[in-house]
Amino acid sequence: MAYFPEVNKIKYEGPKSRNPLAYKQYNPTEVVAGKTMEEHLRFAVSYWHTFTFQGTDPFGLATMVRPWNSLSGMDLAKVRVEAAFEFFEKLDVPYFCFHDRDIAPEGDTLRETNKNLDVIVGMIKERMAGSKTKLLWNTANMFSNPRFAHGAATSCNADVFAFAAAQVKKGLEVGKELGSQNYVFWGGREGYETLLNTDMGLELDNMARLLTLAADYAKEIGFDAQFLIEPKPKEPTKHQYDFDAAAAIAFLQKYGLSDKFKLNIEANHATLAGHTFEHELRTSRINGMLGSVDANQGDPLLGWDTDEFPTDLYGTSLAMYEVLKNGGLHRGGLNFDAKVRRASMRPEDLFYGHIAGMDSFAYGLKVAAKLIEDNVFENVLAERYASYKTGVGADIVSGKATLQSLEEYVLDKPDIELASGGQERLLSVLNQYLIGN
Ligand code: XUL
Ligand code: CO
Repeated sequence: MAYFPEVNKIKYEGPKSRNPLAYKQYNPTEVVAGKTMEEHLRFAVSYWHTFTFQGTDPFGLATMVRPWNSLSGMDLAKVRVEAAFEFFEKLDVPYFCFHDRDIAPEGDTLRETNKNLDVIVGMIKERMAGSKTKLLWNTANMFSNPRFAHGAATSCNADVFAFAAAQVKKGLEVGKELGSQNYVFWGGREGYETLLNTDMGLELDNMARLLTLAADYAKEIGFDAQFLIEPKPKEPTKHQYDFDAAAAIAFLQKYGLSDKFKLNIEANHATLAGHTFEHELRTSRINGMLGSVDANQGDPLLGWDTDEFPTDLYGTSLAMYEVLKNGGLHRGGLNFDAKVRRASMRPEDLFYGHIAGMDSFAYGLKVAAKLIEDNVFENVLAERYASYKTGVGADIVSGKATLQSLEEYVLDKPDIELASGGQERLLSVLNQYLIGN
């Protein structure tokens, strides 16, 4: 049975096509900067926004028109797997991602929940065997259930820590079973609402304890996925410990976890932290910590996580610039942690959202590759920082300079002449690349 009978396989038709159900920029086999687009972009569909999300918001009920709306429990979970693989095939995406609770319902006990999970994981494994779509990452949902109201690893209640640990253990086993490339930790409730009742030191130590236990267990069972932390500053908690890339890196370094983990950078989380997407990617990249990307965008007028499909070509171009400078995403990918708007309730909208996102990142890839091929920013940097190549600058960089030698150098020096930063000129140049010449 087809769950999306109104949509055929999405094909590349080129920029002149007016067919809304075709790729205009994403041509999976086209080679850009030495690799195919499919290899560069490594797109993933997120299970939660695409198959689980029903259109609820804090003010209203479900709106989504879905072929599985009349089902519930395990029947619903099974149909979603069938629909998911039809969707992956029609979009021709290489990866997908899920939380444990997206794919199977909870039972009364963890034992029952795990049983449900095993049934669906078995089904997914079967479907994966006949499909090109692989698992980019899985994760544990340790934020929806009321037991996580005070946090998971950072809960004040040790039983909750134990529950979270058991859930992660199962998640790692599931990841191994399905050959997941990565395993993600997004600390949905790992933060606080008020410091008045919070032992921040203990909570941070406990968060690191769970991550350490997870890394040890993955090694023990031979699950060699890349572990990823996904920073986010707030929502649902007022303050989340993995606030941004810099905070997450400092945390991992403090607890000796930086060689086991990298970061999964999400565009909308960057803007919530008061950063640009490219700032978070750059911070991760220069620290050797860029692992994967949750590709979406926020609304500049709204201060929350709207998880929209990415269509801002400036954003995708500057993001792909960081990805290319990183030598690619390696085991990571571009996961659409993005949902259609609540009023975009027709099943076709799921395709339009993904097509828009994939075309936008494909365009960004082409722009970024051309910028790098022409050494646009590399030349700017070489000129701007040229003073560190010779003389006193070279002495500073090599460590030869001392405070005395630097003082001697400037004591009788007349005014220093500065060059322009040239930002406006650079923005014009960037525009030229974005519009194609
Ligand atoms: C929440 C978010 C999550 C993570 C996975 O803002 O981004 O969906 O990507 O738990
Ligand atoms: Co995310």
